[in-house]
Amino acid sequence: MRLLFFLSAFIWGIQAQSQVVNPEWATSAVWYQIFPERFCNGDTTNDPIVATLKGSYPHDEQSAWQVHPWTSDWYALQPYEQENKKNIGFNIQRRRYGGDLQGIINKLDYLKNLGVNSLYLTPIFYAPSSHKYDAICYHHVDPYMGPNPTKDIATIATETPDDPATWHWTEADKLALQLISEVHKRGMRIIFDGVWNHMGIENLFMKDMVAKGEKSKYANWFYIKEWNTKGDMNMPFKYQSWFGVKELPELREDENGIVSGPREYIFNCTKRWMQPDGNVSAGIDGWRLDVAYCISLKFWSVWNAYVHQLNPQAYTTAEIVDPPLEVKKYLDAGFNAVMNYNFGFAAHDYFINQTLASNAAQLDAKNKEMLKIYGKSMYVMQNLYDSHDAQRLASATANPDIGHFAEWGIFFGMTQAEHNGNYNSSKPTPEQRRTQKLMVGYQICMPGAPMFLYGDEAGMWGANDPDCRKPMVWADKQFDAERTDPKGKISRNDGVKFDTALFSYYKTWIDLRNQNPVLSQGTYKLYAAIDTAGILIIERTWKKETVYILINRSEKDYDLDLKRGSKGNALTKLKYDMMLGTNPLLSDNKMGTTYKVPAKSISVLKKR
Ligand SMILES: [Ca+2]
Ligand SMILES: [Ca+2]
Repeated sequence: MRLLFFLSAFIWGIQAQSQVVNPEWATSAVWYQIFPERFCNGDTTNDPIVATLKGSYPHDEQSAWQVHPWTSDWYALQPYEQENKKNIGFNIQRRRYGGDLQGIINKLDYLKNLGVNSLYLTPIFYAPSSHKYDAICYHHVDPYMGPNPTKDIATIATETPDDPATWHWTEADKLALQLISEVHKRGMRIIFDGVWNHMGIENLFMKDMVAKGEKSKYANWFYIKEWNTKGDMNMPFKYQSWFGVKELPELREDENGIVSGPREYIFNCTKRWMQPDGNVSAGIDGWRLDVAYCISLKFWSVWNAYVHQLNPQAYTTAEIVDPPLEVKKYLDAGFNAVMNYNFGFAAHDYFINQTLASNAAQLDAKNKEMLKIYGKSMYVMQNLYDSHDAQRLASATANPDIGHFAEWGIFFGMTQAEHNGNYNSSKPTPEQRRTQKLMVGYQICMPGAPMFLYGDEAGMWGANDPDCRKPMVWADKQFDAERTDPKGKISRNDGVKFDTALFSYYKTWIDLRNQNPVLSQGTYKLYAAIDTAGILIIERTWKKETVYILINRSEKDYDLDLKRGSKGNALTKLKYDMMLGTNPLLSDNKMGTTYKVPAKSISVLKKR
């Protein structure tokens, strides 16, 4: 008790900072999001067993089960799944592919070669689901992500879960520290996913409550509505859960945010992973904070201050899908950034939508709004088009005019194959790939740090959750074609194979950003636009360097007069070198230069 009191006083003594300073590394970050269960199975000896599913939807540990074949047709039910007579939606949630930390370590050189330098991992803490947003605890990595699950589970059982003095480093924890070390050795950064709003129903604290009822010392950690009753999820009490999802009981909050007890636990876990055994260089470089809007801003102010006290170069990024003015509140509460879905919303309307498309002025207005409201924080935002909670970019290009990405809730359902019978979940066409490539170029060239979802660079496609969480397509694996559609009919024959050319495209553009600070740090200005031709020219300046990003979003080539300005659109009287683009270096002669801007293209010109 004395320890807890001391920690409480300590936490309240932290001064919230009003001015958050960007970590130096975060401006030049190129992010890569990994969903660990689906990235790489580096160790088949640790693969999950059916018992690990306990506590996660769809709550079936009785039916036949096996680790799912990595390279199988996504919508096809395997023989073991057919036995339970349930549909594809039910069965996909039972699937485990066996991805683990060794797999991520094995692929770090692949990521280094791609050019990304900052990794965001969705949760890896001990949890029963494939996504692990339903933690059993935060102080241990999932034993099935490490080399010795049996030993780890026995170790965890010896501890008092809220007392750090009793905590050990399990084999999986040690492998996580090795992963951090291997990442740092390569000059890269890594952040973990902090899910502080709720836990899973197998969490160690509720286990104690099941055994001891109201007398449990954790009895006030959750919102218990009724004790000693036939309660939720077969527990002897009823509790409040995240949006009524009973698998996710919420941690209790009062006027100051998460209450004492879970609060100290979260702070102790924060420190454990940021300063393992007191060594900040062995720790993670920051956190992504799940459903940040579900926790009081007062909590976030103090927690962010604590994080930056532990490591001033740490980076925190909140999951927020609200408009920029709302996002600003989170920056004011000490977050360095947010997952910048607003960037994706604006780009989706401009590049993908057709009848619902925005014009250049509207896109520019969104960009200027973000820059104005976010200020310097704009440069460390995670600019993304997709994630484990959004259709993959490749599939977005194959589904124009579904709606506006910014209408998050409606759009979420409309981009799930199981909820929208008209959704095109097939392999993108070459034309759709050109839109994807154009958008990747735009993402690279804009203020804010680009973030890619694992496998986009390999050619992966997929609707929203769960289809954006397919197992990673690796070059050394032979995949079955996707022949089965979401309704279970064999109606297509989409070859699944690592897309070497697309990988090279991503790598080339990532290299461009890595080598040119003007793209990460430069000012932003809409230089010119011709909406009828889909032409957009963006100017960016940093120190004495100026570049122009020349975009044609339309399906037609366009002859742009770079010298004369005949249409009021030219880069008049200036000289340029091509930095990167679809046409060769610009020739420049006294007669003027007409530059053919190919359909669906992006080029970067450097002012000479
Ligand atoms: Ca494994
Ligand atoms: Ca909450």
